[in-house]
Amino acid sequence: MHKFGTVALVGPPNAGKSTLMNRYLGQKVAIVSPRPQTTRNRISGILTTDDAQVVFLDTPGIHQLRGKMNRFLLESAWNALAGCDAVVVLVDAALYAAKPSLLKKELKPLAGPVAEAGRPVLVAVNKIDRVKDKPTMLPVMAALGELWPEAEFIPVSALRGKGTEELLARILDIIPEGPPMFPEDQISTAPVRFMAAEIIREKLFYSLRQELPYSTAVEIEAWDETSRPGLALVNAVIYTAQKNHKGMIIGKQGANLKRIGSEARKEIAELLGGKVHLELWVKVRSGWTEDPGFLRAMGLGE
Ligand SMILES: Nc1nc2c(ncn2[C@@H]2O[C@H](COP(=O)(O)OP(=O)(O)OP(=O)(O)O)[C@@H](O)[C@H]2O)c(=O)[nH]1
Ligand SMILES: [Mg+2]
Repeated sequence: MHKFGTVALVGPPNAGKSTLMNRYLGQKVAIVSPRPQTTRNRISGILTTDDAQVVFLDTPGIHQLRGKMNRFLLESAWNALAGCDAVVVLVDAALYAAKPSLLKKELKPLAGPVAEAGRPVLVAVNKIDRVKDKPTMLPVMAALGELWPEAEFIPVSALRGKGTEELLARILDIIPEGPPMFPEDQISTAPVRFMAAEIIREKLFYSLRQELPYSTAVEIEAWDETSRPGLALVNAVIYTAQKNHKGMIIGKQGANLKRIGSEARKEIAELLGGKVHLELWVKVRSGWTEDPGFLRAMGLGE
């Protein structure tokens, strides 16, 4: 018997959705950062075992912020619920154990749409490694039970790999029988160019302070693997919505951009399994987060 199924990973920003998917795949397919709203697209991750294939759909965190880009992000998260075989809701248990009032505020907007999807729901109660005082979990579990009375609750640490095998076993129980849909060595449906742009965006998240990463987008302008055998020539543009951010991204004497470039280059080279020459440019494009055409060109929205 062979199983095949699609599993949507949904939850508030920063809950650990991308971390969990990467753990199952054993490599970084979705970028991760300590800051909320890192993921902007629905990203597939394909796990192939001897007798099953699971397509995970990592999604942007569900939040209540306004603006066109945020609306596009939400759309792409909600659309993952349509047609999936199971929903895994990820929640940051450590956050809610410390700040119980946040739980309903963050999770209420999710409860309705997740229930309406009519799929089996597994709630991954994540970041348990950070809960020191275990009794603080009791009200968290009670509140989660009220939000999803039909769901199963599995405490996990996506970061440390605790409980994640148990969660996977439940996923494999739930998904239907079916043949694999992807070759066994395929890890995502995302093109490598997209993954390279994401790697650059991840480095921006780590190197820029405050709100800066939220108004940046990355586009691969040129990708040439044929002119120089064994060397991929990649040109990428970092767009920023504000003029005064350009200098901050570039840094003193270009130091910041240089560091972003060198970190990203190493990782893109790993992804391709070969050498990479990466050139980064910074361009100001004011108002891009409100420009539907540009958002779509960046692969955001449906
Ligand atoms: N301590 C701890 N940290 C975790 C765990 N899982 C994820 N994190 C951290 O939480 C942060 C957010 O993780 P992500 O995987 O980017 O979260 P996300 O849900 O994909 O976030 P968005 O893409 O913004 O919606 C990162 O710093 C992770 O290292 C966990 O089990 N324990
Ligand atoms: Mg993410």
